[in-house]
Amino acid sequence: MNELQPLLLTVAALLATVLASRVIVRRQVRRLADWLRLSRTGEPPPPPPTRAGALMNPLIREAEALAKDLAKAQESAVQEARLRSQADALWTAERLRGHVHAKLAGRPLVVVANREPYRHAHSGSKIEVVMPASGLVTGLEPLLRACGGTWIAHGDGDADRETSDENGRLKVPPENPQYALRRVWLSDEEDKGFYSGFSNEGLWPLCHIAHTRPVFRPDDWARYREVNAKFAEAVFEEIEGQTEPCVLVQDYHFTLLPSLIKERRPDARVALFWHIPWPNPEAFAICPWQKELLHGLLGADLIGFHTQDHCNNFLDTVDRVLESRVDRARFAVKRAGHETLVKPFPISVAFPETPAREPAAAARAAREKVLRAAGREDEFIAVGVDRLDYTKGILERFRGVERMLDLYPEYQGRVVLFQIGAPSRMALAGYRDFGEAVAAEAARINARFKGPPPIVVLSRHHSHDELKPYYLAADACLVTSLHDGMNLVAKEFVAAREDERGVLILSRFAGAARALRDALIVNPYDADAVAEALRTALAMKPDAQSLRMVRLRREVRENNIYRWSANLITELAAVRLPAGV
Ligand code: ADQ
Repeated sequence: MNELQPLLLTVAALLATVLASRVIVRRQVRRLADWLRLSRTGEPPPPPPTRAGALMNPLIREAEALAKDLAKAQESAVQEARLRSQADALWTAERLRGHVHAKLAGRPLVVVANREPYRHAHSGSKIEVVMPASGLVTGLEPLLRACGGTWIAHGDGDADRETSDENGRLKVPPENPQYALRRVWLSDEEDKGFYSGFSNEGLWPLCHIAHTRPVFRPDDWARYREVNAKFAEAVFEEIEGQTEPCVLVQDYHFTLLPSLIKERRPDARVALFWHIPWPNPEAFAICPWQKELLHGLLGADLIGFHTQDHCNNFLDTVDRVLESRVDRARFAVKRAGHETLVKPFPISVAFPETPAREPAAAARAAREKVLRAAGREDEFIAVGVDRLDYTKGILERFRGVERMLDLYPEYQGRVVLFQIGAPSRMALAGYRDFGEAVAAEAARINARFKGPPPIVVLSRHHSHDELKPYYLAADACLVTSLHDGMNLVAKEFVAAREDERGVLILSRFAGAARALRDALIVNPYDADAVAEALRTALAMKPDAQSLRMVRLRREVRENNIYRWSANLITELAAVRLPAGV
């Protein structure tokens, strides 16, 4: 027995080991099976099973790889199904045209905006036509092109009179006329008080929380009222003899127009779209004529903002300032028997539906082109595209670039920011000074670093065709507005990136940040945050860029400018006019 004892003990130990291994292995296999089952059913990926020694490791590694492939396949199947079911729902110019014709049922569409879509100007012995740098023009032109109608605007080009008829009318676009442009003529004094003064020194800073004081002068207010009345006359002429016309008024230049139109033409359906933010009631109360502005606006049947926050601020302001009934469940204001609906319509851009044949090659060519034009050989390209306006956070952007080069000196001499800045509102000293401040800040920063200057400022208007190579060439696009209704540059960048590369750095204070969640969202006042975002963007692997860009592109494609126009027109056409008007 004694001789057998070691043998029995060994056998027992072996059996125990085998049994224990079986239990461990069985448990691991069960966990592995559970994990695979969960991955297969598309649950959120559970943590991989803990390793059970060398025996199971190869199997677990294979299972991990399999689960990852499965997750990817599931994601693309879901994406494909979503795209398939949305293919019908995508808005195109063609679809918008049919939709608007059906909704308006022959009623004319009139758009009123201060900015004209085409300005004629003398250039030597020739007359040139320019499409101004303006988010409003970018947003509205596709609607008029698709649906026809009349755009009423201030004719401020020095060759505008000689290119329109005696009533200020002409057909545009010049190369392929699709709608009517009706120009309104303003004297220098009117332009100064209405546009530069009340609109741009008063209402613009009032509504943008960018810490520039609004200036309200009684004379400017008088001009503002006169010019609103002048535009109302132009509207009456354009809708004369038409029943139930639809009038789409644009922006803060025309707060008084809705009431003026409705008083004389109660059968008109009137909407006003506000392109800039609406501040909180305390900030708005700075304006000495806040009651008159609100009264003017509430003549509209529909008021649109980019975001729900701006709608809420507007309703709060009305509630605080005027005798009225604010219906927060329906987002409506009732006043003296008239109802105004207040809704968000996030504006967008047209999305190219015929993709480039070789988008990656196009991006490479664009890169070579913009670098060659600047005589540079940088490894990384960042771009900023703005009107030269203090709300766009251009100086803050420069400081972010400077900080990045300080924190990560290995990037010095390897990265360039092309800042494309269209001169804007040059009649105002504040804007001229700002243009100079931009140049001076770039020079200060450039002087600090050896080698090619990190910031190149291109201060001139660029056509959309000229802008595109910069969007395409960029590793990062910086949109660092201090406050912005939406910001279309962010969406233009995304729409341009058919190669699904490039990173969008976006201010949290731009309306666009609500929907473009796959951008790197920053506080532009925080130079460290901008620097870190830029570094992250430049170091981001192509796969990670692509993941974000694909999602951004889906968002902009589905919510394009045609959808914006369709929603606005649908709401406007659905307005119920009081019986007997
Ligand atoms: P903007 O303040 O004009 O618009 P944004 O939305 O960024 O701002 O649009 C600017 C437009 O001008 C873009 O289409 C851009 O391509 C163009 N642009 C900028 N710089 C240019 C340059 N150097 N040369 C040529 N074109 C240039 C206002 C509000 C925004 C809102 C829009 C639309 O302030 O918040 O998004 O209206 O509602």
